[in-house]
Amino acid sequence: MNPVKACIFDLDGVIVDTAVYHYQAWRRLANDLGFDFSEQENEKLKGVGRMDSLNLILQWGGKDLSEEEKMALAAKKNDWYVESIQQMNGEEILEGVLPFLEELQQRGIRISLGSASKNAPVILKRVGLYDRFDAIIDGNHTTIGKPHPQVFLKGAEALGVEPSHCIVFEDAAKGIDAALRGGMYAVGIGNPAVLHRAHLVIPSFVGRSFDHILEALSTAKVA
Ligand code: B16
Ligand code: MG
Repeated sequence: MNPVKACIFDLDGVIVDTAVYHYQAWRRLANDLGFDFSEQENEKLKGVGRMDSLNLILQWGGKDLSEEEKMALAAKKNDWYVESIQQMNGEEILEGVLPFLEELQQRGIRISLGSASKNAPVILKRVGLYDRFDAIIDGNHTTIGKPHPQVFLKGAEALGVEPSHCIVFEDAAKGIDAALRGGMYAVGIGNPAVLHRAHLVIPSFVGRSFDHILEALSTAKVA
């Protein structure tokens, strides 16, 4: 295994669970347009950027709208979403994340965010984690979504670390594919059935030390 010098974290589903706020806001928008969509369908939006998410939802509702109308709808959803995340605080950091970040810091491992969300800086500030990241790469810095590796490659570049010396932590299959395509170690957080292409899948960071992760990845190979 290559020496690991950096860890890159997805935001939603890895550091915090903002999926619930996204779902509420998208559902409100769909309901206004006269349809609804299930929690199962919502799963397909995880890690998917704002406009791509809107296009999927409109497809489920059988709506064909102009670009202008879509821009207005995406802005409306985002206003509702931003309003709901204002109440977030440190209690919403997923269990085990803070000790893991602290351990990385102590060991001199560089830390980046690699998220599709354009609201990532606000969320990190709300939960008090903003200053723990050496680089923050989010939807404001990318032109192409996961499974393209752009967001993670930019994270590695910002940290000055080779992709093959990075571990990516992701909760979405598309994010795992992005990490693998970027030539990085990929650790899935969540369901092994969904994240089976990852080098390793763990349910959460609870009870996981950096050494645990390194040991579990010891035979993994990056492209
Ligand atoms: P925004 P991640 C993703 O975050 C969410 O999982 C996805 O549901 C959302 O549409 C996307 O960010 C864009 O978010 O509308 O705030 O720019 O998992 O990549 O951290
Ligand atoms: Mg995610």
